[in-house]
Amino acid sequence: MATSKQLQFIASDAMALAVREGLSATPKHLPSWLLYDQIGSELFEQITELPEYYLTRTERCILERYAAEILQQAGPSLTLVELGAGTASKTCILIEELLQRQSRALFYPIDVSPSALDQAVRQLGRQFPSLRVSPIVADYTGGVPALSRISGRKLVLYIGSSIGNFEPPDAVRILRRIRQTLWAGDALLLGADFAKRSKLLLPAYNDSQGITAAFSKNILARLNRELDADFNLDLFCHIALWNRRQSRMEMYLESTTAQTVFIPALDMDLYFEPGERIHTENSYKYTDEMIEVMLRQSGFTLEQSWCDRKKWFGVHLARV
Ligand code: AVJ
Repeated sequence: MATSKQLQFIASDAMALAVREGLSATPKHLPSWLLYDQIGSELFEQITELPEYYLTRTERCILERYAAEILQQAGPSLTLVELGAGTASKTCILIEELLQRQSRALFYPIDVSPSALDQAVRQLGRQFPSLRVSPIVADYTGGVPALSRISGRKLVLYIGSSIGNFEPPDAVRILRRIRQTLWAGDALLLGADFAKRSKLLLPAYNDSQGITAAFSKNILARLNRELDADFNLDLFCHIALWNRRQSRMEMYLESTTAQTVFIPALDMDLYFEPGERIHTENSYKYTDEMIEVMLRQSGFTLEQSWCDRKKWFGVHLARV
């Protein structure tokens, strides 16, 4: 039988592999999913409340204003599914509206974090007694086969512009896998951030209180905690750049000095030049055309879009 130490090693295998590959590459990079451990998820929650981070606020306004229209367009007697539900804090708006139309409803939140799902189940159960919540612990990027066994018309929520973390070919792959578990008539509601002036984008990803910088640096703190690495967080700074050609925000951690770092769990010595960067995250920003193409390439048909008055954020309904 495996000891708990061995189990811990097995559990962090994906992490060890990703870190070894990313930090031995030139240029250095780390996958953005590493940002979301318990501490990272809490920091992201704080980001969503920052004055500079317009995304969450704007999407919530759109959902509040158009919930009835969105559900009307999606069709009658719906079962809700949410990809990367987390604590499902914006989903309440749609659930509330749904329960005005139908007396009972099913909700399947999907997330890799059992603790986030637990919180969602408790909160939603209290708030909506007629809602049946069936959490699914899964990494939705590989598709979720269980979805095909859900009967009735489904509306799959993929909100928050989480899709923006993926390179366009990966985004299409993920949406296709989801599409494969749906039936004719099912729908997808995709929330995505629009491309806009860098004057608005840059502060959203480099706020004045330094919360985004702390969120970014948590990836190194996590390597210190889980791989016993000796990153000195004071010798790295958070950088956010707008890449207009690729229509994405890019996040980096930049070494302020020449330094070496040791990662015992990987028996890995790392050298950093002064100014050398680790690429930690992309956040794609879309035009209407990019959304339409991405959905079409994934086997969906875009039916209707809703946005705020300034067109900062969009919510798009697509049909199988
Ligand atoms: C969770 C991917 C939507 O890209 O805006 C926020 C992550 N990173 N600030 C985004 C994030 C830095 C966020 N998403």
